Amino acid sequence: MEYYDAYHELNQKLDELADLCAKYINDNGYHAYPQKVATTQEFSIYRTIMPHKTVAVHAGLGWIGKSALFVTEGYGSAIRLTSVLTDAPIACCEPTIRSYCGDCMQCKQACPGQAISGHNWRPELDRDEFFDALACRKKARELSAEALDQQITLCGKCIEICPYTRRYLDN
Ligand code: B12
Ligand code: SF4
Ligand code: SF4
Repeated sequence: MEYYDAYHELNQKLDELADLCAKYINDNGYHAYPQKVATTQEFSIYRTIMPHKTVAVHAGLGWIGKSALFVTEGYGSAIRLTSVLTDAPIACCEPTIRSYCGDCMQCKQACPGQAISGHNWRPELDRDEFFDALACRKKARELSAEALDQQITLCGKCIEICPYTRRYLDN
């Protein structure tokens, strides 16, 4: 239930941050589109037009792990994201073009839904070529129903087990 509560609380905080960021950009004379939870639409098999993870990789902040999560050296995959699209001329970094997972298979081994194939991400690899979103969702919803009696997709073993996450939590 702690994770359930934090999940909802953070969604709300992320929306507030996106709004604040967009307002700041608007006040400075540029367009801004906050990608908030309620206005972001999914299509096909659990995809959005401009996913936060893709934005974060383009901003050079980290990479896509074998888990299909966004991972950073400093916080592992224990990161929640939001994004704001804008035409403001702000400086940005180079996109990340490789994975730093190496030979690690921790998330693949820990995944109760067998959703993670173990292939290393590279920019041209589509998510569905190394991660089974349907299997993840099915298992996460089963676990949430059993453990929390809630109709929600919550699991997150792949976040908790990642050595980069563990290193952050241990510090
Ligand atoms: C749909 C969705 C799901 C689906 C699909 C998940 C997925 N991995 O795509 C399901 C239901 C399975 C799911 C489950 C979960 N989700 Co979810 N989900 C989303 C949502 C709404 C959209 C994601 C999406 O569009 N994916 C589509 C794929 C195709 O996009 P992608 O991986 O970003 O990018 C691909 C390509 O664009 C390309 N690419 C990426 N970067 C770059 C850069 C360059 C230069 C190039 C050329 C290409 C390229 O490579 C990638 C792989 O093919 C986002 C919120 C959002 N609005 O973004 C949250 C989000 C991804 N979920 C999140 C979380 C936490 C979870 C869960 C842990 C649930 C939970 N709370 O317990 C699980 C984890 C599952 C997992 N291991 O990924 C977080 C992830 C945080 C993080 N550190 O990555 C997000 C960002 C929500 C948030 N606001 O924080 N989720
Ligand atoms: S959220 Fe759970 S079921 Fe989905 S990929 Fe991560 S460990 Fe597997
Ligand atoms: S657990 Fe290992 S393979 Fe999975 S995302 Fe983290 S570093 Fe990459």
